Amino acid sequence: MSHLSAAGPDASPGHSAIRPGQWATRTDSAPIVVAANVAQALADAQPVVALESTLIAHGLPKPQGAAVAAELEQTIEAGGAVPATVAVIDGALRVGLTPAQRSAVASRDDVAKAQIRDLGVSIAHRSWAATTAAATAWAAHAAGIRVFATGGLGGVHREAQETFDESGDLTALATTPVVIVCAGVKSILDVPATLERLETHHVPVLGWRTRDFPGFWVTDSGCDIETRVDSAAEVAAIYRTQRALGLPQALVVAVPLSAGALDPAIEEAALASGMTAARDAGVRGKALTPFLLSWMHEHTDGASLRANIALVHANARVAAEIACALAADAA
Ligand code: PSU
Ligand code: MN
Repeated sequence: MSHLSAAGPDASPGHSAIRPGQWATRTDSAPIVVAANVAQALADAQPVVALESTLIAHGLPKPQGAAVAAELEQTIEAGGAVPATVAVIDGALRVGLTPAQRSAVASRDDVAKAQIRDLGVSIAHRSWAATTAAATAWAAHAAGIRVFATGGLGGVHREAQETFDESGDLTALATTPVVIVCAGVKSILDVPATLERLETHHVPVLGWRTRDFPGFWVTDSGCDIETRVDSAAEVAAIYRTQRALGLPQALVVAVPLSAGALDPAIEEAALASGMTAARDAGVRGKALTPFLLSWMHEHTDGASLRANIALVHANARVAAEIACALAADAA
């Protein structure tokens, strides 16, 4: 199986129980099921980009999530790569969904939000779950996919000094060697603290044609980053070097939203009222991020929603470019 040898050097010390690509040819009874077209693309060393499902199932309002999920796959295809949306469908962790599965995971109301720790439970209970950035990165790596596009990463929540709420995305980034293309971290978070935690976990953060760390739906978070990259080939070279060194960390590529970004003043006001509302309603844990995103969408007259959709497409375009550059390297 050529994809196994292609993925071999990328084997991660963080994932000793599985090898990238190991599941690609298994049957529907395996816990990880890679769609046939995705497995074929990997076997042929063609570019593949993983997409997560939490952002479509819990980050966007219904029924819009299903439409965006389909459009995102089209954006990846237009960029010359094969899309692989990840979700737990009726007890199987699937990498690459059929249109019916994709639209069901975005539309059904019994779809849980699965971090890595929830995967075993969701699969054993034969339930449905959307995968977070962390769980998606983990599944992508297990399948042998090297590039993953999301919206904004999770990180350290504001008031984390009291709640200890830090997204599991952070520790996943520390142990999962994939390129994660995002618009920075969600600005509902404590962005400077999140950048500090990424440094603690040895996760490189690259600015896509910028040194200003993007703030999700605002163009600039106000934080600076050290490394600017200007091309997909440059990202591919850094990724290959990290892998050659045997480093298990992800590579974060942060893409600023240019057209259609949210006005920072509108953002701050809506976020302040959203945080108060969350506190008053006792919203905590994994419910907090979906609550704040939906609050923002409602209290910015949809401007944050439009920006959120625009940024995931921008990230998908860059991810496809990077996947093509990595595939070209292998050829
Ligand atoms: N990006 C978006 N919308 C989202 C997310 C990312 O544009 O809803 C999701 C990702 O799945 C990320 C999750 O992993 O939010 C973080 O949730 P938490 O803060 O509970 O870890
Ligand atoms: Mn959390």
